[in-house]
Amino acid sequence: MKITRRNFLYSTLTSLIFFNQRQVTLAHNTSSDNLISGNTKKEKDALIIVDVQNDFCPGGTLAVKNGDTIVKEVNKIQKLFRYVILTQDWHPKDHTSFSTSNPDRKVFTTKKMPYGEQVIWPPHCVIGTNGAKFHKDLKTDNANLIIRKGFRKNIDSYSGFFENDRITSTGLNGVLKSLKIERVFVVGLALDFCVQYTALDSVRLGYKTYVIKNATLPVDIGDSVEQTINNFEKNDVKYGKLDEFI
Ligand code: VGL
Ligand code: ZN
Repeated sequence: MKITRRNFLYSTLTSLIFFNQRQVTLAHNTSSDNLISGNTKKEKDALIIVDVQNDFCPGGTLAVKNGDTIVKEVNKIQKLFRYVILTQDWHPKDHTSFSTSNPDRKVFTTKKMPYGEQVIWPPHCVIGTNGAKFHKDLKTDNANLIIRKGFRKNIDSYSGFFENDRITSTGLNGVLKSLKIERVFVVGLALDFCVQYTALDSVRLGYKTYVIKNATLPVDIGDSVEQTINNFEKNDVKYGKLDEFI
């Protein structure tokens, strides 16, 4: 394009207009909700709230001790994030991991599956039941996305990213990639299973990954908690309070 006086004026004017719009947007964001590490970082952060469901809370079939006590903290933390993703354990009633599908085995023992060792669980989070619903006090209105997992009868799914064969995707990575997320924060139930697997997959997929200590609790079977903490250390998953990270 030949640079004429008119072209020059036109392009200067349009860029000024865009510049001003950008200014306005930035000013608006920084004043209203610059709550975590400055505005640009917040746009690259996602919070994953793992399995805060009735069956993992007191009174549920696979209750985490005091599991319901994290809900208040989880709700508080949610307010700091633009991108909030809930995961929901979601099993058919004849799921292969259930003790009812393995009458000759005891709960919390393991069996070999083509994809590896599988813990035998009491039936929990059965599709359509009250146990599968989110805890009544969990705020769900601000969630961008709900990922359901474990709905294939013959394969369990702990992680929010992949089922237990580590290959079958839930779709979550695709969403985070297209949102250009760089940091993933994980909270919820249970620390030593679904939270751990979600965090380990997250770090493996290249996200800086943080598990927020006071917003998660474990099922605690054998040395599952110790192993979880070791795995976090070995794989560079940060484990601490939110204010240590932001
Ligand atoms: C979970 C065991 C079986 C969890 C889900 O959410 O941690 N644990 N299914
Ligand atoms: Zn499950």
